[in-house]
Amino acid sequence: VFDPAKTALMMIDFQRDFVYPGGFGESLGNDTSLLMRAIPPAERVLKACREAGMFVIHTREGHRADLSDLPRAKYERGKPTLHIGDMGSMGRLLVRGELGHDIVEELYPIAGEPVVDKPGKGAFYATDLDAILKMKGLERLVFCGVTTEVCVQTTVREANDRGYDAVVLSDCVASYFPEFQRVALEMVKAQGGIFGWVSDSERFLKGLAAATGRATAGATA
Ligand code: TIU
Repeated sequence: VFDPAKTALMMIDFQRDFVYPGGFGESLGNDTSLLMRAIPPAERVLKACREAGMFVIHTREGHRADLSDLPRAKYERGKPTLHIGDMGSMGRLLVRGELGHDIVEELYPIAGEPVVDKPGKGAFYATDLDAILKMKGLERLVFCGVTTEVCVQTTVREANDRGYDAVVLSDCVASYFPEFQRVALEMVKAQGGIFGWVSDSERFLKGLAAATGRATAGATA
């Protein structure tokens, strides 16, 4: 039971740097294949939301080419071999404008879908995301993206503190760590949904079809 006109689809950080080999995620020692699994269901959800006329927002984690917005505390993280800003096989890691920083083809933004570039894990910190959501009268956020326990969960927590309802689609989010995937989703919905709740693409698509069916029936009645 939701109103698609007041709901935004949040596509969090589906960047080559996280989901493809040779990017930032792999430089941290991760197996990126676990993340690629979220792409097909997220693609189905994205397509359905576009058809339903829902507002879609994409985010990308990354930094200015001069790294002037990269805190030392973030730069020093990770394996000492490669850092943010170093050259990888898809350009400089997590630097805006580089191939690796951009969103994968399957989920690429289309006209009318804002892309929020963020320097941190959360999409509200140091961005205009809250302003966009308020301007559009959006109150509920549906989350797809990577990674579940880092940028998705951080943004879900930020969203709930700002008064937005948040639902995470379990098969449309992914982690490099299977146990983190499981517990990150449990954390969101524990204690009766302490800062959000969890669904999956199939249930969401059914709900969306029901909601748009109602809206269409209402409009023609
Ligand atoms: N490393 C990891 O799991 N995630 C990130 O660094 N960023 C996002 O989650 N986007």
